[in-house]
Amino acid sequence: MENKVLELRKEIEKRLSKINDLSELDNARISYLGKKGSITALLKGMKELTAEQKKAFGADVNRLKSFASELIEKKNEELKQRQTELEIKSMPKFDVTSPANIASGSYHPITLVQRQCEAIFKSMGFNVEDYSEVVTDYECFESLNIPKHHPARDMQDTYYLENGQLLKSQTSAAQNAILKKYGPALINDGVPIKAIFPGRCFRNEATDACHENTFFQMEGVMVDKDISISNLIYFMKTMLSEVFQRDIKVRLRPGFFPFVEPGFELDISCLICGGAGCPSCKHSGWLELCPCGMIHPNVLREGGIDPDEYTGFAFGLGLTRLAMMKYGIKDIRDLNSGNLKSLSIFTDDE
Ligand code: FA5
Repeated sequence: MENKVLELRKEIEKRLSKINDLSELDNARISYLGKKGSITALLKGMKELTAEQKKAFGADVNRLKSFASELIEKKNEELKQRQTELEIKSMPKFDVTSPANIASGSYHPITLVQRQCEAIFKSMGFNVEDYSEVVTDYECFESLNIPKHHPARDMQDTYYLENGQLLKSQTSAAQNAILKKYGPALINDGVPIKAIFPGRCFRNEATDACHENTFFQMEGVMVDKDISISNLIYFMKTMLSEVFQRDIKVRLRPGFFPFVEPGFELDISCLICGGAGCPSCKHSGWLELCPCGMIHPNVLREGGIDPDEYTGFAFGLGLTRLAMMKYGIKDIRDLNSGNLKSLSIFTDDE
């Protein structure tokens, strides 16, 4: 019996030394240590032995069992380690210390134009204000001389929240708050109100090459004693010549907005087609860019300013359209497409 233990020990050593994969090792484990395995079978043959022999043989078999278990465990670790090394070797090589090859980003064309306009107006003494995108009906319409059921609301259908608030359809929605904020300094200290407020606007409308449902405007207001249309035209001209750095053909025509009187549409000759007509300008050769006018007395009054003493102008520059003209972007929808590759074409050098 003793010989059988020794033979089996040698067999186990020999077989395990040749094993090269984990499934083979598992088969070997079952064949030695499993319920029907050879080590278990040795114990079954002990019936014929004396009590003394059984004790000694039992101890030998238990030692063999521990030996086989340890050897199998060692082999298991060895094979797993080898497998991990092979996996690491087959992975693509990279140097963790080398600098990342990531293309640097570029500013969105609208951001660039917005910053440029802010810089221009700041240099002329205007404050830059921010305003929320969710506003009340009062801010967006009623304070602007557009009462409920006024037909002017049809032009600016927007998105309403369940609580009655809305996504602002025009940056003019901040006018009332701006007049109230800067009004006291004007009235008490004679400091003119000069502010611009860029912002995102929303309208529920069909999109085309020059209309988006989400776009940017930049509103501007100036209020003081004796402000006239000449002041308005001066600031508009300065802004356009600074943005484009060349002469741009513009036209001023009457326009109706309930919050200005008189009101104008300021169009620029389409820079995509040079005025010949194309989808970007709805084939008219002109692009509506910056409606403006003299602030209506009702709006001044609603903002706490006496219209008999003060006058002012307001304008609502279409920033998104300005970016189209400046960078030669034919379709406004490209600007919201999120396509970094095509957007960076316009602004890579900035
Ligand atoms: C207004 O929104 C007025 N609040 C502007 C204003 C301010 C007038 C102060 C007088 C005084 P209008 O709806 O025309 O006006 O829009 C102004 C500009 O925003 C347009 O000339 C155009 O450049 C831009 N715009 C309007 N709708 C869209 C649109 N769907 N997609 C892209 N740009 C638009």
